[in-house]
Amino acid sequence: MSDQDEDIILKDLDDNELVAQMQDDLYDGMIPEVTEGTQILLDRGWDANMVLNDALVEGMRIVGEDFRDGILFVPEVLQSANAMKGGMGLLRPILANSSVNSSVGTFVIGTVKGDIHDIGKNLVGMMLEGAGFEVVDLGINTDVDQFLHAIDEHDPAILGMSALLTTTMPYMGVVIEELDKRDMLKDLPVMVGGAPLNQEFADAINAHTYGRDAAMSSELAKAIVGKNR
Ligand code: B1M
Repeated sequence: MSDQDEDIILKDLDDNELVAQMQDDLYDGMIPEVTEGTQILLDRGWDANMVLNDALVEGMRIVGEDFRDGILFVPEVLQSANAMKGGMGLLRPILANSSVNSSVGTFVIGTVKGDIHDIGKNLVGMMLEGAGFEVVDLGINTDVDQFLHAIDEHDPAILGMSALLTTTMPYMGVVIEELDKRDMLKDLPVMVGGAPLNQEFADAINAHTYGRDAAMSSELAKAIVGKNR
């Protein structure tokens, strides 16, 4: 099927059919189609958060299930991740510009050492920008020295860490311990998040806050900054 044909078909679908098709296209790692579907929904007046959650995040959830069950493998999942990023590229300016305030504070964020998952972290960063934070994104595979260096350089209001693997989430505790040793924790709230985490884990490693998802995390971040003012 040519791009042109796919183009016409996507535009002809009703909203429910289009969302289902976008989830299929995300599964198949079809970057232009997912990007185009995102644009069509936005053009039809869909809220950016709805596009994100109903089409992209839900599509990635399905990918995750088949990855877990050995039906999809790393190269395919990587393609799906890239397709998701295509859609997110269109949503980013909308989500990041939804705030009326200028900077409410700096939020340093990174995916911890040993972990290269960055889609969730990027989403959290976008929502924080939308909430008025200046976001310093340290990227993936971030070790304790990189976090410390960034804190020194940017004097953030909040430090955020993301982990998607059960094997990398304990590293968040390593970073927090190091901050504690340097007596930095009392002035620097730490937010942790990522699919395998929960409140119990966050409490166990002495994190200030657990962010369950991107929307909740930006609400929590605003509340923390409000309280510390
Ligand atoms: Co990976 N992977 N992966 N993977 N991958 C998972 C996490 C896994 C659950 C899949 C599965 O088995 N079902 C599994 C982990 C199992 C475990 O730890 N028990 C897994 C595995 C095993 C692996 C490898 C080890 C596979 C291998 O090589 N054999 C490998 C590890 C590489 C490494 O990191 N060292 C690997 C590699 C990859 C890809 C590179 C192929 C790709 C990542 C691409 C990328 O990120 N650029 C990938 C992907 C895409 C996934 C799944 C399918 C999707 C993750 C995702 O993007 N979700 C994932 C399965 C799943 O989670 N369902 C899986 C969508 C995203 C929006 O959600 O990231 O949860 P999430 O973020 C949410 C919240 O968690 C929260 O807000 C976000 C938005 O609402 N949040 C925060 C996240 N960070 C936050 C920080 C906060 C606050 C909230 O405050 C600071």
